[in-house]
Amino acid sequence: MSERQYPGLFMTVEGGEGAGKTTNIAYIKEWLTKHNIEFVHTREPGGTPLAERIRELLLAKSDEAIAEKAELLLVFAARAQHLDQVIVPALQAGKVVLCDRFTDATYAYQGAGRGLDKRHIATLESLVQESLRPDLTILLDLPVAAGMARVSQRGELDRFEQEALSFFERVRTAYLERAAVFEHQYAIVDASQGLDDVQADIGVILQNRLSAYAGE
Ligand code: T5A
Repeated sequence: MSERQYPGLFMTVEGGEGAGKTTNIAYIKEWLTKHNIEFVHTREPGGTPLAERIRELLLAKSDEAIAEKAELLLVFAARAQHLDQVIVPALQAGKVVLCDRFTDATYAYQGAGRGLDKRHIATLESLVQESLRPDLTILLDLPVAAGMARVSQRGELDRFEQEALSFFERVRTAYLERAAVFEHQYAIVDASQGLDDVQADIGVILQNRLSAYAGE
């Protein structure tokens, strides 16, 4: 684990469409509550009223195509607000921040998915986050077709969910590549398993990574 900047712990949950983030974040919240660990649950894009408005712009289908660089800047505009209003204050107060997606999603979707230069993402990451990076990222990994099958059962698709399967293959590959590079940060869970097995794996990760934190 990298040297921590704040007394709190910054945990993110990542994965492709329909990987089970929402479902498993509910399990993580129960786990934290059971272990008397104070936490703030939030999400990206979003997490503050202004950032949620930006989320609506990003997810809504619109007649005007959003330029790729505009999309990238909107993601980071929302993130800057979210960090200022929610994430950094909670970490300063010693809480666990449990965030549904963060900048790893930007590398995966805007970087690999859209094909934007990773160096530009890294520049914005440094500007907006300074040295703050997640302490722990749980990556829910499953084949793209399985994730899309889960999502399509839910009804109408948002702007991202309408992308081609090849887009989501690039997203998945990018996540796995980042997990290999940032081994200290990432824990990969096979999200194609049944939910009980997925949550058993997550429980082991939380026990290993957060019991030490809780005991500090
Ligand atoms: N985005 C985000 C960017 O492009 N750049 C960025 O920087 C950021 C931060 C919104 C979009 O924004 C993009 C990426 C996204 O497209 P989001 O709200 O996180 O991000 O949206 P989604 O990824 O679309 O989240 P979903 O709600 O679609 O998927 P979840 O939360 O991963 O999945 P969940 O839990 O809702 O599960 C889907 C279905 O599968 C079932 C569930 O019951 C549910 O029906 N399920 C399982 N079924 C069988 N076995 C299991 N193990 C199951 N786990 C879940």
